[in-house]
Amino acid sequence: MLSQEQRDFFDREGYLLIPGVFQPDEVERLLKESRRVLEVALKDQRITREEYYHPDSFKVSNILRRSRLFDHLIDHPGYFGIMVSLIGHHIQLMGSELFVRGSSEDAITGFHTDLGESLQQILPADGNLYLQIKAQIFLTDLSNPDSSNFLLIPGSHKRRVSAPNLDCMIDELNEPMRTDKTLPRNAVQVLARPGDVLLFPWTLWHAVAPNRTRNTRMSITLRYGQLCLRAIDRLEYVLADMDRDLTPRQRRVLGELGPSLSVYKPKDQRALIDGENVPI
Ligand SMILES: O=C(O)CCC(=O)C(=O)O
Repeated sequence: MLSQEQRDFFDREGYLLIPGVFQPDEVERLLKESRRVLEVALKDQRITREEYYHPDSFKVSNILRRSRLFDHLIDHPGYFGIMVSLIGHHIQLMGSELFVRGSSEDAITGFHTDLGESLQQILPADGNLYLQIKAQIFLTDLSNPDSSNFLLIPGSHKRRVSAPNLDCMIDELNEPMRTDKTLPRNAVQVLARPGDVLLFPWTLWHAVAPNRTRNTRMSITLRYGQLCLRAIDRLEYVLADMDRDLTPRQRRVLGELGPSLSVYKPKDQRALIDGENVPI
């Protein structure tokens, strides 16, 4: 599922853009449902504005719990096999988010890593499996720079942060960016079209570029990681929803371990993740 060229690029640069995973009609359906989820979350005041976000930008967390129409994203063939190649068969889904990025002259977020202060200090090593990788599904057009593109520093996923901190911020990049109002010279704005999917590991230094268009960016992020890590979403509510038609593999990826109850030795893990119809 993952070519050697893609593997080498991901290991070296710390990201991989998979073009055209979703066709236009599917993007349209996802966008429509995302807008509905957003409307409900705004009404219920369940949106998250991180301290370091621009005011017109926010996120909705736990979106799998808020809609059944995202269930097929759990193990979508356009990226799930690649995730398994990079994380291994002991994979779980840890969280799901909807990002909304409005107009902004300045960068929308500062550079940061994911998963907290400790994990900021545990770097991927050559030949190892990855601890956590996010898949970001772009639903709106980001094919030009300065449209709230995902911003990254290539190769930074293997670089030590000089001052690890609670918010996982990269002070050595954010301070000059705040003062000079310019992006770091080696930063890359990912140019993506609706339906493209971006993969990146937890230690990649990443941010969000300015949005000098009038269009609001919307994207969905799914966070995958090793089964022994703690999930961020409350996925037990998704598993308990009897109206969902989840496959055994989807149930396992959402954290249903079956009788073994062990995150270290889950029964039939390889067969389930490979898509065999094994009962849990
Ligand atoms: O692309 C975005 O809008 C933000 C992504 C991000 O910062 C993250 O997933 O941690």
